[in-house]
Amino acid sequence: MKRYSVFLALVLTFFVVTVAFAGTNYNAQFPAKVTLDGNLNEWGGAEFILVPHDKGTGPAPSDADASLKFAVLADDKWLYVAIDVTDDVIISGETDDWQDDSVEVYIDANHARTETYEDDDAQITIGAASIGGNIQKPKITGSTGAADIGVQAAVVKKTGGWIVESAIPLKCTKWDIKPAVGKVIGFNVHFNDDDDGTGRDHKLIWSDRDTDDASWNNPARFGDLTFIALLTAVQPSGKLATTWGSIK
Ligand SMILES: [Ca+2]
Ligand SMILES: [Ca+2]
Ligand SMILES: [Ca+2]
Ligand SMILES: [Ca+2]
Repeated sequence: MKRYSVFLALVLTFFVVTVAFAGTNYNAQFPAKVTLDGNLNEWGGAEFILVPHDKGTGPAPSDADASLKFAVLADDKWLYVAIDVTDDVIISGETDDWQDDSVEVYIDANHARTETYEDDDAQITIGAASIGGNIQKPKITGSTGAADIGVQAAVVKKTGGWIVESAIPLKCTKWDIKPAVGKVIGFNVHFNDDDDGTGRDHKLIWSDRDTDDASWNNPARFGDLTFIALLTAVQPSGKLATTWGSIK
């Protein structure tokens, strides 16, 4: 019996570790303090997940050409998503943001994992077009009303790429998400990489379930995001004050 228990513990440990590193679940700490300014210094205690150049339906030749790291934190008002994009050529200004350099964040608030979009599902597209723009009113595109829910984002250039530090409201016309330890919502991150101004060249995808670039119309392809308690390395949200920075 004891031997069986040890075996079971080993299997469970392997399962948990495997899940933690695969593109199926992200553990988002809360309540954390984040300042939207394009500087990710306060994100040091958050877990950044690498999406390498060959993870997705449109692989790139190298991580220097296209790759990203993302992390998620929350307080009681916002879901903060930081996406650190490595990209050799930054392109914006074509007709559609998804044909230019852009990241897409996907939310399935009720985690129903339906195969078509419900009202509580959204594709939130934030493009390089917002580099240096208004943090409170970035250009947001995407499906099912994502442009109207009040997403904020500091989008800045960096050496060899660009950074999106965004805040998605937890309460808006589409959903009312209340973070609690163990609560799960649907979540995914994509990167559209255009390097020549003639449409998208590469498509990177975090969720292991999205093997055919179908998240834009199928929430069942999203991964999971699980809220967990704050780890000590992350600054707590304090008095819930959110200090919005500005790009100099
Ligand atoms: Ca910041
Ligand atoms: Ca590129
Ligand atoms: Ca849903
Ligand atoms: Ca690019």
